[in-house]
Amino acid sequence: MGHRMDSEKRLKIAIQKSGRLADMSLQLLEKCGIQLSKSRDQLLCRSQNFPLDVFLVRDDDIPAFLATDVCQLGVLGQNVLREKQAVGNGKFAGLVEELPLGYGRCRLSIAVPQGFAYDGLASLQGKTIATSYKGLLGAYLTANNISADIVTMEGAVEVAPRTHLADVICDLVSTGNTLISNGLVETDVILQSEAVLVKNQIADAEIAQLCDKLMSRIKAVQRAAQSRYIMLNSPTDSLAAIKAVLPGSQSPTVMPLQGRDDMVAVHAVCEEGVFWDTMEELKANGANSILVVPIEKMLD
Ligand code: PRT
Ligand code: ZN
Repeated sequence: MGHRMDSEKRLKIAIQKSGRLADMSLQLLEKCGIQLSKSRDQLLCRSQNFPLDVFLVRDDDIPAFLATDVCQLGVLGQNVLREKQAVGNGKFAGLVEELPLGYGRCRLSIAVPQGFAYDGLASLQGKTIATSYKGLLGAYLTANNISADIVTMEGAVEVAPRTHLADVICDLVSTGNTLISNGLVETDVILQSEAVLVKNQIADAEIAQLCDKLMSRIKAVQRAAQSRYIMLNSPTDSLAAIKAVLPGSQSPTVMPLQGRDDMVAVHAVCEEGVFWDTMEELKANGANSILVVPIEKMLD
């Protein structure tokens, strides 16, 4: 009995099925209160408590899912999106980076073998460069008036110089360990990248509304993650000094303490990290009983 929801419109999001972004992307949805059936080997997960379908796919396929409107939202590295846009003949021009997500950080860099006489980009003139990012690399070289031969490789780019497939490489770097263990030296950063929420040109008003709702939840999760609730007792005299030390807080709540007229309780939301330095400074200003607690959710 009751209400049939069959015709209800559903927002569709594509995230990486497995790999470096997969766990964090799923966790992000969970933190937004979205419950998903646990069948992770399927292509499609339907949420029971939010009109959202989650497509679990390879990151490289996400731009096409968005461009064809199979999904309206996607989570992927900026490196992948920008590369597709660089080689896509306008096919991916309507995809917009809506929100940086703070994970999956890396950079796309040029690296040369140790002993390569590198003296600025001009040293790459006429050389052969191996990469999986011919669009971004090509645009970078063109912008810098360098002509070089680009050899496209799908993986194991870092071995190209050793096997004489190329003189230098252009690849993603995070810790730099892969470069070091292959005797390569990073010379130029082409792009700084992190995971982003990407949106297509949503035409349907109802879907657009669902998208806004999900985005405001994601923003709230991000704010809560970096915010702390701080409670302390302050001498009434040094209240101004204490307030000045509280990092990124708006107006704190000040309450009387039973049976004390020289001390008050101060509660505040701090939208920046609260570090030991800050706590010690509060104490130096006469604060005591300082408590810092995480915030699970916030919405104003
Ligand atoms: O199967 P699917 O196609 O979905 O996955 P994938 O194998 O293409 O991608 P995956 O899971 O490896 O990476 C997904 C995304 O994570 C990338 O598109 C980047 O946005 C981001 N990311 C962050 C990275 C790295 N850090 C990274 N270090 N992607 C790849 N690497 C590789 C890099 O290519 C190199 O081989 O790690 C090596 C370098 O790492 P360091 O730490 O030694 O410098
Ligand atoms: Zn991939």
